[in-house]
Amino acid sequence: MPLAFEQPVYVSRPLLPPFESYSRLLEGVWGRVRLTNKGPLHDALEDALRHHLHVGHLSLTSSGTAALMLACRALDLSGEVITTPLTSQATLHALTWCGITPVFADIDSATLTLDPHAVERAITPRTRAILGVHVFGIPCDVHAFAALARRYNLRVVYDGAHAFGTEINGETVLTSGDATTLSFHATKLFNTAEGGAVIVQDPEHKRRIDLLKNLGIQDEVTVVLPGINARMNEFAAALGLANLPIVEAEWAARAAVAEIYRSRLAGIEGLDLLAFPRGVRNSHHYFVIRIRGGRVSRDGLYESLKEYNVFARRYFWPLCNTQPSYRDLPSSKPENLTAATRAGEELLCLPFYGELGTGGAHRICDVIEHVSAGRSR
Ligand code: T4K
Repeated sequence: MPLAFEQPVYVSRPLLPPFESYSRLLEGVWGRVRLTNKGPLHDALEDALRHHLHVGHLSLTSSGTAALMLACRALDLSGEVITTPLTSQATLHALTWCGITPVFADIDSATLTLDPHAVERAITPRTRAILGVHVFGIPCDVHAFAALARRYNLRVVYDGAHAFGTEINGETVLTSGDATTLSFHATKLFNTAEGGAVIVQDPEHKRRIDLLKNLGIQDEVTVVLPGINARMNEFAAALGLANLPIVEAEWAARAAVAEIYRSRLAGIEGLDLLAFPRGVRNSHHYFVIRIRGGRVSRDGLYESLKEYNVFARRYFWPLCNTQPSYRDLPSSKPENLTAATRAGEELLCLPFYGELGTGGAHRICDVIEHVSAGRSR
């Protein structure tokens, strides 16, 4: 069998439910003629997700980016917030849109999440919060950040865009800190095409987020907060309700793909697998490899895979601190962010979704073995 795939294989492929289960929900939308503004499917999905994720207060939003902005507003954050450069631009832009100055701190090179020691060194009298990212579903050191928050009187927000289903010792990571945001973008394990959510501990924060995402409207004649429109509509909520019953099966299918990748790629020289900390349940959003010191460079492998119709991604390179919007910040200097800079140059996300199947995973491993051995097509 030739090694190249006949059709392009992308880094992700959105989970879609059987069409009938979605169309059944749409019949209700047509019947009610209620398309958005806290419709019944919106409320049903909020309830279903609260139960599924074992969290107390959850508010749906129109995207993960909007969820981050709402979390910052609900907690009244201002001044400086310390965060990681190894993340989506969305994490940084949310801060900027809220008038907050991002301050970069380095990551731990093993977990790829913010290093608590680097965070402590970055704290100034203007620091109001830590914004950790459970990047690739690897949980931040939530205990260390809770301790820093107590010592320096800070808020802690987590960008959990990749952490739907991440657990530590059987407990969800989503209830750590003051707020955790989720993304339900098409490329995420659980998707509503576009969407997201904020999970908070304090019911007053949930009340504020519900107001803020609806333009601050309390009733027909009263607007109590300067909100935005970040509501989830009924079509997105319907997709979420249809996808939720099949998300565990998707997770299991991805776990099987991950098992093939792990067993086949472990022995390849210069290629490392990410080690999840003990007791952590992997959310299986991404399958990430790290390429260093072998015969083929990260960028070499990325380019070679394309020749076989395999489109891996170099998330999150170039790092946020190198982009025009942020590179002039004092904390953006690469010498301040050595572990993140190295990771940014070495990480590669392989195609990862249930439909790839173990057969697809084996074929991709065949290609990687072939390319890593220095052979050409
Ligand atoms: N925080 C973190 C840590 C995040 O990673 C993100 C988003 C956010 C916050 C913000 O959440 P949102 O506001 O987006 O809800 C993608 C996503 O657009 C973005 O949501 C995600 N992170 C980021 C890591 O990845 P791109 O530019 O890489 O996506 P794109 O369009 O290249 O898609 C990747 C592949 O997926 C395509 O090659 C093909 C496949 N695909 C994609 C879409 C959209 C499909 O097969 N069908 C589709 O509909 O950003």
